[in-house]
Amino acid sequence: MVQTPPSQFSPDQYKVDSAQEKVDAIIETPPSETEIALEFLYTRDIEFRQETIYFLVVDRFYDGDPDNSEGANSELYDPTRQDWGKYWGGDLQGVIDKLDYLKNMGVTALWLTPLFEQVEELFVGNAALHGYWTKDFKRINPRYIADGENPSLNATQEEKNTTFDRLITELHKRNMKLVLDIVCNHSTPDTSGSKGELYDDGVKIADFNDDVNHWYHHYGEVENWEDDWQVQNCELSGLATFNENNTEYREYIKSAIKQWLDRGVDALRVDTVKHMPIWFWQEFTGDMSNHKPDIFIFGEWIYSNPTDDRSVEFVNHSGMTLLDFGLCVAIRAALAQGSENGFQTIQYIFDQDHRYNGATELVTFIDNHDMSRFQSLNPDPAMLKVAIALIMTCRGIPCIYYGTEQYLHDDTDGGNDPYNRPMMENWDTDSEIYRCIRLLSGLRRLNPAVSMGSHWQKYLTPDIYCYVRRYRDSVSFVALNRGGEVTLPEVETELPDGEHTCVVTRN
Ligand SMILES: [Ca+2]
Ligand SMILES: [Ca+2]
Repeated sequence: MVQTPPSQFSPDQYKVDSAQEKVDAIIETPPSETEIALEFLYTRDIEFRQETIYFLVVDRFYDGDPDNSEGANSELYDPTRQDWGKYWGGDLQGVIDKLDYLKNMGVTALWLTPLFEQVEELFVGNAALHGYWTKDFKRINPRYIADGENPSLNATQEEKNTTFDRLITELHKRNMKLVLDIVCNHSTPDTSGSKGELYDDGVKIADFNDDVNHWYHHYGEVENWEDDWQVQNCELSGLATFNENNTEYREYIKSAIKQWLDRGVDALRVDTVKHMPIWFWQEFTGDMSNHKPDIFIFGEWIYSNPTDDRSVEFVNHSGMTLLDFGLCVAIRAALAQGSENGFQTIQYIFDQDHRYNGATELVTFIDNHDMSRFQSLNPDPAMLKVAIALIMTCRGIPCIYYGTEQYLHDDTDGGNDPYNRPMMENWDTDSEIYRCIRLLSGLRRLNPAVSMGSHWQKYLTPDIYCYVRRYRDSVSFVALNRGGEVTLPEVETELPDGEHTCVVTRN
């Protein structure tokens, strides 16, 4: 008999004695003393599946260096933080300043929005604060580093004394990893006639409007999204789209990314993978893996789904895994939008895990910078906690969107872009979600069943979901409830006989 209180969840887990004691130590150690308690969880050489990723928009996280905020063009910066299309001042020093806050939450890998030098002009009222309008892949966005610092990776390669290098050093000192967000599909939109002006460490090498060396495709905007040829070759929102058949382009983009890997980047998140042919990605991932054998790579295939043959083929044959949009949509339907089928919608996704060669490598999430935040759909903190507990304990590598732990959301226009990117305001290390992530991140490292195990449904109704994860001799049992108080019939937990205490609820 298992009883679950309203809107609560009770993951239970079993591990041999020493690990159980470590879990108890994490739970019972107050936040002020967690440095010691967490230390043993951070070893450098772990499977990437054991990570807990945190994704942040650099400009909206923390302004650690007010001197760089105006930038080269002060028109792009709004110090009052009222204009959502402009920079608000966040930078890499701000990330460094908050690393202890993140580590103490159990974050082990940090995914930052792209750091490349961007177009320094407004396009339809928007600055490139998201980082997806790159003009030079071999330079860092000067807005993120100290005023006057050299943005060239070439020029600073020997000394390695930039703010970026300090970020890498501080991350690795804490045994945390850096995920670099990259774009290979496109460069920039048309700002003052400069569409697709591209630079190689400050030297102009391509121009969409004078494309003598065929660096770009010139087929206009995607009009029919069902047409695969258009999706791969045409433009998205007027962004100059690279011609991957050009070997000079391929050499440029690969040499640029390798420079970043040489500075200590640990993993790559790749934008818009659906918009380039799989042969390009196979060459790219092969080359990156040769250059850095332990590199972990995951891509964004918008609304990838296990029922979509092409996104499944991509996961199995491209050399990288994907962000799990199918699961994200199901979780939002079940837990934020109150869908009638509830947890059955989620189980439907897990039922198709066999289609992937490695479902435990998929990167799981409940919201991101391109969709409304979970709490803009449903402000109930109890539902957020269930959703977080799910992605922290089900198969896949969880990725937390910045501010989730502080219940950050702005519901203007339904919380859609750009209102899903508010400035971080609170840094409360006692918030319930913060503590929950910390606890379950520890569990992911202690119990391989949680990070790498198979997933077995044990009890399922629209409101209740119980599952077991198993990896060799390790087991975890999770029970989630999105409804009211309920008494369950006997559920097989696969735990050894005896008393067990829930890691989260302590019941
Ligand atoms: Ca700043
Ligand atoms: Ca393309």
